[in-house]
Parts: sequence; C-alpha cells; structure tokens
Amino acid sequence: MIEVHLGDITRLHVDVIVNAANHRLLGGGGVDGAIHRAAGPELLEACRQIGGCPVGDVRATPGFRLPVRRIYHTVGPVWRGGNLGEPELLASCYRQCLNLARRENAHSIAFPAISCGVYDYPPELAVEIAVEQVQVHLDRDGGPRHVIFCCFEDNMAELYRMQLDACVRR
Ligand code: AR6
Repeated sequence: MIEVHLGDITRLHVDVIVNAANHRLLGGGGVDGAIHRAAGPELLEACRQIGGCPVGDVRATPGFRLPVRRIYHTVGPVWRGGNLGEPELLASCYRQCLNLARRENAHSIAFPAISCGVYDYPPELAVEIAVEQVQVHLDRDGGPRHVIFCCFEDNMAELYRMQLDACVRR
C-alpha cells in the first residue's frame, strides 16, 4: 500500500522514518532539523559515532524519543542541472532505504521528499523517481508493505497523488 500523507514526519507512528540528511549527519534545517529536535540529543550522539554517509547511501539509528523503531538517514543529491548523476543518486537513496528496511523486517516506512527542499531538486522529477523506486520494490517479495510519502506542503502531496494516479492508469 502506498499512501500520501500531509504533515510532520516526526508525528508518524511507523517502523521507520527516513531523514533527508547531509553527508556529515550532524543535523541541519528542514526535515533533518525537525527530526533531530523531536528525537532528542541522543540522536546527534549516535550520528556522530557513525561519522558520515556518502550521497545516495543510508545509515540507520534508533528512533530515540520518536515513536519509531528506526530512523534511516539518507543523503540526497544537490540539484546542479541534472547531468551530474542526480537522478541515479536520488533513486539510490530510495533503493538503499527500501533494501535496508527489507533486511530489518520493517513493515512500514515513511519518506520525506528527499532533496526537494534546500537541495533544490525539481519536485516533479523527484516524485517520478520516488514513486518508481517504491513501485519496483512493492513488486518484489519481502520488505515493507506500507510506504508513506510524507509531505509538508499541499502542492508536494498533489504531485505524488498525480504521479500515483498516472501509474495506475498506465
Ligand atoms: N516533515 C515532513 N517533511 C518536511 C518536514 C517535516 N517535519 N520539514 C520539511 N519537510 P529539506 P533536502 C519537507 O530541505 O532538500 C537539511 O539542512 C520540505 O518541505 O529538509 O534533502 C539537511 O541537513 C521538503 O519538501 O531536505 C541537508 O543539509 C522536503 O522535506 C539539507 O537540508 C525536503 O527538504 C537536505 O536538503
């Protein structure tokens, strides 16, 4: 099941929430800042011990004060025009998170719109990639059966809904 949810990702009761982090994993603004504030200072300490994460990859921590088992910190690409591997790197973020969720037996996972804020990825293009990766994953066996696209803005949620509708009709 794929769901589009409008609201704050830190309020969701799921197995895993995904954080749109940066390669240092030491917190920041946007959804990263919100997750660190809500999870508490133990999260920063855990991230410090991990020591960073390459673009397109993922690192996991406990949820600490959040009502989730795990937080997956993934690092999306900064949009620089689209010819520097941005689509592959963004797809890799989704794939790595979904593969890790499968290995960790997570049933539900919520994604923010990775790279669509400060990292400036064009939302229409990012949504296409996000939906495609999740659908490929849902067609395979095992792994999370409930995937939530959590959006902070209505227009972002609308893009996901339109993309999902288009896929159903295809
Ligand atoms: N819940 C759900 N979505 C949110 C929330 C929230 N609480 N807050 C913001 N968003 P961004 P990026 C949406 O900038 O582009 C950080 O400083 C937001 O509206 O958080 O991947 C990191 O440390 C947007 O649609 O992430 C990195 O340095 C989406 O989340 C850098 O920003 C992503 O926006 C990563 O940039």
